[in-house]
Amino acid sequence: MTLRVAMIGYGFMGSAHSVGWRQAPRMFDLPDAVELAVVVGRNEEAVARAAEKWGWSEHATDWREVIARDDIDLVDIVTPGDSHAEIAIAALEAGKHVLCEKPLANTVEEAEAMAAAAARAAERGVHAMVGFTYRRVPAVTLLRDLVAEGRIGRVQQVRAAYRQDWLVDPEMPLAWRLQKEHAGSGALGDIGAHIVDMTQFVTGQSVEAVSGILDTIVTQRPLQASGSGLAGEAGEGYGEVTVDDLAIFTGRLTDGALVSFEATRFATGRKNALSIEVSGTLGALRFDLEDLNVLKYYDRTDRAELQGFTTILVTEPVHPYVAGWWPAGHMLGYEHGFVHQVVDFVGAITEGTDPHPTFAEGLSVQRVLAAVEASSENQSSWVRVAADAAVAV
Ligand code: SOE
Repeated sequence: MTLRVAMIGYGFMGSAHSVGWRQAPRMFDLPDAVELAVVVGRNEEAVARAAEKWGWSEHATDWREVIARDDIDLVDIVTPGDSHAEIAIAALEAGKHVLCEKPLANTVEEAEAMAAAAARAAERGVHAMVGFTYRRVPAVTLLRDLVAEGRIGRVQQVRAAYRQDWLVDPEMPLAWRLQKEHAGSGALGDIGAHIVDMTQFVTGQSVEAVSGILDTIVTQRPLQASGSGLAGEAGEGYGEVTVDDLAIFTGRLTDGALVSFEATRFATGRKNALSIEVSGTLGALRFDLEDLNVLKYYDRTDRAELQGFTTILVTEPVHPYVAGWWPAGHMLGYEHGFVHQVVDFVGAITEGTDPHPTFAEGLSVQRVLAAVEASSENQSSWVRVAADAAVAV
């Protein structure tokens, strides 16, 4: 059978997903063929260019018409968060499998409605998955496998950070990602969602309580000239940033371990630095996206004089996903996660199993994000440090 795919949206994530759809059947033996059938966007000229460039057979401007078509099997949503719920629920109700970019939605209510629609659809053999692609970086999947097999013992602490710096320049225009009505939240939802999902994925536990703070450092940004081609509010002068620039929070996992999370777009010099370190009773594991073919492993059970973090180059055919690619030592990159996402999704659809992360898992991340926002709003855990008193000499 051939799965005919319609992709709604065509920005940065549209290009990454297009690579995934195109490369997966070329490098892996997929149980079903896939066809890049139609890409959808509101601006006809721009979406036509995207279709041509990325190899989609057709382009269209109305997602409702596309979802109603009998010759579409799967809908891939890469639009800003404000349209995820409407499109995903309509597509699932029309019997299409749905892949939806992260974060699942802009609010918990939307995410709940989406998870409910996915559960109803699953009863009819229709599947839904959220695009937390970093789970599918081979080193991250291996990290999860090693934690699950008990290599590092009981998890006692996790440190997770996602650091970017694209907002340090105050003249960076007011893109849609900086507007609450489109993005839901800022660094918290865009990149904090990744580290929350990754923490839950690699530990197999849930974040059950949080305490955190959000901050917006640059509160006004230039509007973009209309026709600039950048998504976001057009106009003259400055507009208000209505989301957070950074989020710092602590989480408590099911088994009691604490996690420190940092999601920021103000980490000067850090372009796309996601890192996670999981410390256990028997050892530790560390992943860093800036060196994504590598997993660091510390074994506390080794002879004392040999202890130290070792570097595992995760490019052997025995490593997750790697057999589909190049000989050992020939590196993978950012886009490979998008290819692996297609491999897993198509495999689950063919086998009739639940593709992970499910919409229910996406909802669990959304609940953590909402809890961080609530914690930041009430700031109840902030304790003022006692004012300086005269020091006796
Ligand atoms: C934001 O800059 C962003 O593009 C995220 O939206 C993606 O999810 C992440 O992969 C890279 O950074």
